[in-house]
Amino acid sequence: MPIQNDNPLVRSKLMSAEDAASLLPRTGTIATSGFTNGHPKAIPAALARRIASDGGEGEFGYNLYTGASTGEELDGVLARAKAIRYRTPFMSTPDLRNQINSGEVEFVDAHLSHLSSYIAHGILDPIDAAIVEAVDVASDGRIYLTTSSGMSPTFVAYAREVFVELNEAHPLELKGYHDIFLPELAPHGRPIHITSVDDRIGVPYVSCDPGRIRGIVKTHRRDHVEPFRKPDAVSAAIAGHVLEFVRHEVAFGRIPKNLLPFQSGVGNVANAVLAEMAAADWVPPVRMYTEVLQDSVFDLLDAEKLEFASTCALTFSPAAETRFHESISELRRRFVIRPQEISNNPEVIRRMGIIAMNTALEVDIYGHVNSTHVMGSAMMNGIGGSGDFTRNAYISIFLTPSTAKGGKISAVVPMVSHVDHVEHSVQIVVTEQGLADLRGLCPVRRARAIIENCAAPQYRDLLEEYLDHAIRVSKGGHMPHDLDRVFELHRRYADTGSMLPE
Ligand code: 0RQ
Repeated sequence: MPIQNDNPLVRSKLMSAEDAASLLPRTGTIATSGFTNGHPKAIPAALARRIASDGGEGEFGYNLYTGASTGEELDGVLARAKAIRYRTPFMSTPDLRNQINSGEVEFVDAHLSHLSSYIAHGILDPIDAAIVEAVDVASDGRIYLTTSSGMSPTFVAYAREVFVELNEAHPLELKGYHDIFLPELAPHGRPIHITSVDDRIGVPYVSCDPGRIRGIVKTHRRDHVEPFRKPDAVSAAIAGHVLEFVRHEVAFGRIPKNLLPFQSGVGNVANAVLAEMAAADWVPPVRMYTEVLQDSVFDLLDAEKLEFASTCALTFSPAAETRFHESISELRRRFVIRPQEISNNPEVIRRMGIIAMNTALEVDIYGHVNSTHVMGSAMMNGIGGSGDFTRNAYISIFLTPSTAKGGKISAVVPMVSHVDHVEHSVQIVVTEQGLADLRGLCPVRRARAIIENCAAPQYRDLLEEYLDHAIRVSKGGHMPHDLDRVFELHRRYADTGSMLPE
């Protein structure tokens, strides 16, 4: 292993993770790197050990801000140490999720593109310490991030002090992947000069006054990313419908032959769509303007179908990461990693005419989408960037299997139990059953299209019956509902464990 990062700044600030953890306040605000990966791992673990040995429950407590979700090594260990009091903007680890849903942790589920202005304008508590994972730190304070950019540039800019975890598990060749540029704050914003996914407008590092770097900790630890499931029949069918739709739009001249940049959310279904794209003969090399690149980007590369991908994070399973490392120098010409202020920027997303694909937990017959709250109240992960893309895309597509929990839950319901994305933003709904194109349709026609094309067969009659009934009894005929019955599927699930009648 080559000696990385050996310069006077690193030598003067080098300390153990324990020493760094001991310098953190017992309460306050910590902001870290991380956007599905790239979060610090050594200092949080040392902090959890410090809490276990030194404090006892209740004496430590933090607001924790990150770019998006992190892993067990950060959210997991600090949740288990009962050290998180307030968390924003996105998370996906089970222990923290349980603490949020039991009311122990305050969680603010926010559009990822909004958060940096909340910090800059002092809407959120100021940051006591930023902890960022880096592959290198130059002696003048330039910090080269690892596999995600997230909100690290903003956190470094606003934190009282900065800790850096130099993770030597990442090759130094990651230097050059990032394009760090922060837009000016309103009302002084100027146009962001990205007109093509591969435009670079910034620098490959985060600048930091060396005097504000309090400590540097060396680690050698890979992110833990679960391998993706091979696409199953359901996700393959969903992907097939998406591709058929895109092909149809090309035939009608509404999407150019070389397609438009794609955004793809996280998870197995989103991963499957890209894998199907790679396998489809007619699909030309594609461009991506997205926030997370997952393993399926290698399917596109193998099929010579990736022109360029702009992202906020590279989130690869161990096998895909090994492949990435093998071709890391060559792939620098194909990937750029941007801060989420840019990857999720509404102005850029709208200008580029993106095809956005995100996942829903449930969709209602009129096209509202719930991506976050199970049965209306239990937080799953958060909206992440799905709203940033959905609201501003050229075409917004929502994907979901038509049922969950072995068919006991219908993903198509009369009214969603929580609304993340409204009828005005949701244009296409896809399940393994088929695709509903909602554009230009009035609510009742939307309902017919969603029930007919997307609902699972065993739920279709129930939903049709509800709609016909609602049309008869509703006070207003524009978006008919019977408020007494609107949640009857959810209620039946709560009462009997299935949305289907016994
Ligand atoms: O639970 O594993 O316990 O059975 O929800 O569902 O089908 O495995 O789907 O992993 O793709 O996640 C929306 C959560 C989907 C995710 C969501 C249960 C189901 C299962 C997961 P089990 P699947 P995925 C990019 C953009 C919002 C944020 C986003 C997500 C579990 O995609 O968090 O897209 N999206 N951001 O059984 C009750 C229903 C259900 C249900 C599914 N209707 N009711 N449970 N499940 N439907 C990311 C970033 O911004 C960083």
